[in-house]
Amino acid sequence: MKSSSASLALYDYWRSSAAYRVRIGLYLKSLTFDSLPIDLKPGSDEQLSDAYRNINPQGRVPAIRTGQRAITQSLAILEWLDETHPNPPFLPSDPLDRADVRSFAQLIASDIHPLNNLSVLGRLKTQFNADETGIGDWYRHWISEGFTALEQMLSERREATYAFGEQPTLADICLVPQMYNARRFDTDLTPFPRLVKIDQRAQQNEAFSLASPETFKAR
Ligand SMILES: N[C@@H](CCC(=O)N[C@@H](CS)C(=O)NCC(=O)O)C(=O)O
Repeated sequence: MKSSSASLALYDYWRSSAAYRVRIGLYLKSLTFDSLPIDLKPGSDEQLSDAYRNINPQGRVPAIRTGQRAITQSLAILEWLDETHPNPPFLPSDPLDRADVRSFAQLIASDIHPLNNLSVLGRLKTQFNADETGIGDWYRHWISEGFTALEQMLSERREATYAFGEQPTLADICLVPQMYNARRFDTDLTPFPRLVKIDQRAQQNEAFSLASPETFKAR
């Protein structure tokens, strides 16, 4: 595992959507950071090494080293970033709007993403003999179910550049990586035109494009 001299070091994997969220957050806040790759590829499994478990006992990415200590869980990291670097804010000022943004973000981070995580997909194979077709169906099922709810949540709101207005929030930070995952697994996105438009508009923002797996991998 590489070491870092920067005050912020992200334990990262180019294709991890949870790490992708944090990269977007760091770029939105214009913070410099070192990326310390943890190879999640089956067979490599660096996330499960003793050295990495000393940083994140759960054996998952991301984690961020802050100079004092490491923080785990993408949403906890993003909240910490927002508290320590308030501009631009990741949440709107109105408490009800803040609750809506959190609700949208948590639907992705707590309800869609964990069901499609690498270790869950691996368990489907080893415990239930799921094949690639079954795994793909499983993956798309949870995305489509969650996206249906997100699309409906947004359809009740006035259309804007981002999910919740003219500035990116935690909602967009979680949505864009989840859209990447959806495309990677060939999910039909035609029922979700609003989500597709938000994703397209967010890609115009450099913080989102710099953080994208393909850009990041090529650096
Ligand atoms: N809830 C965690 C999820 C972290 C997570 O599941 N990360 C995935 C990559 S996106 C991972 O490290 N998977 C490795 C594994 O399952 O062994 C967060 O938001 O940070």
